[in-house]
Amino acid sequence: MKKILIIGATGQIGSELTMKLRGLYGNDNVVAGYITGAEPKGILAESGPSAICDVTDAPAIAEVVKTHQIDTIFNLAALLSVVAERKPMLAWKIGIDGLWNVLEVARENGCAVFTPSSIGSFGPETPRARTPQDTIQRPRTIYGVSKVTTELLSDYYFNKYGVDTRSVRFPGLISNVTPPGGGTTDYAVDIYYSAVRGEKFVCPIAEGTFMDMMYMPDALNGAIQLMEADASRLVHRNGFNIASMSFEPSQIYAAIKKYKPEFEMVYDVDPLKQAIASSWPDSLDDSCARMEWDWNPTYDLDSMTRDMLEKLAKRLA
Ligand code: AKB
Repeated sequence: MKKILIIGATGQIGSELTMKLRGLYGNDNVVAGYITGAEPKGILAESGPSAICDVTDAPAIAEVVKTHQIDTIFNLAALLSVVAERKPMLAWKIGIDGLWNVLEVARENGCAVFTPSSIGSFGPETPRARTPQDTIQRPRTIYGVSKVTTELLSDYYFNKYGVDTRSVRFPGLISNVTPPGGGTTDYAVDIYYSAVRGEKFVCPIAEGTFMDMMYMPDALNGAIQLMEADASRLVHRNGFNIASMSFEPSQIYAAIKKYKPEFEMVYDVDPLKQAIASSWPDSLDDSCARMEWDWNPTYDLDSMTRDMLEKLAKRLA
């Protein structure tokens, strides 16, 4: 990777990935692609180049790629699972029509492409515990349908045209920088904001509902490590199971209470979020990622909780 374009640079993953990549590859070599209304601000805007880059606008993507001589595209544009259920056609337009645009530009300009998949690419018939890398993928959500299609289309472009496509199946991502919007796993971020603000947390997911989660620093390292991995070692491409922790609401509550004994949580289950969460696996088996490109996360629930509470306390002070 020498010249990188992030599409969706102001979103939950993009805002941190852009800064991390600028630190590693040089500020001028990482272009923050954004859409009107979601312009980069502060350090993200000041530290390097940015460009309007709407994933639904193929000529605009091609223009940015040519102008900046891009060799790698991180395609992070997507609607998350809950909002996608409410706007299925828009989810498809961004996730799949957008992906076609990115892949075509990549094919014409010799770019590598990273497009995240998700634990949402699995469904109720998938083995729930330690879900294998290669298994049944029959999701019931439009988000999942678009993620399975993302994996297949990305593999298709690799097999047919040799485009260097790679991806991981992200679990719920937890970060203290840019909040997520419209995901099923968002509760595991929101709970920290409530704890730091001294508010009671109303949990929309039922006790006992396990989902894989990950702290953002591990997620960013994973994406970069995969894109830097030796291609000759990759048996899989789109997308790798990656995992670092799996918990259910009462466990994250207990982890926070260890540091904030006064913190309170009650349940008010959201039927849509619960239906989605119940259709997803409890935990993924990430042994292929460990074997093929040395995936090795560092944070567990306790170390993430300590760091989240400390960083959020400073940020919200
Ligand atoms: C969501 O909840 O929609 C996402 C995901 C797990 O892909 N965070």
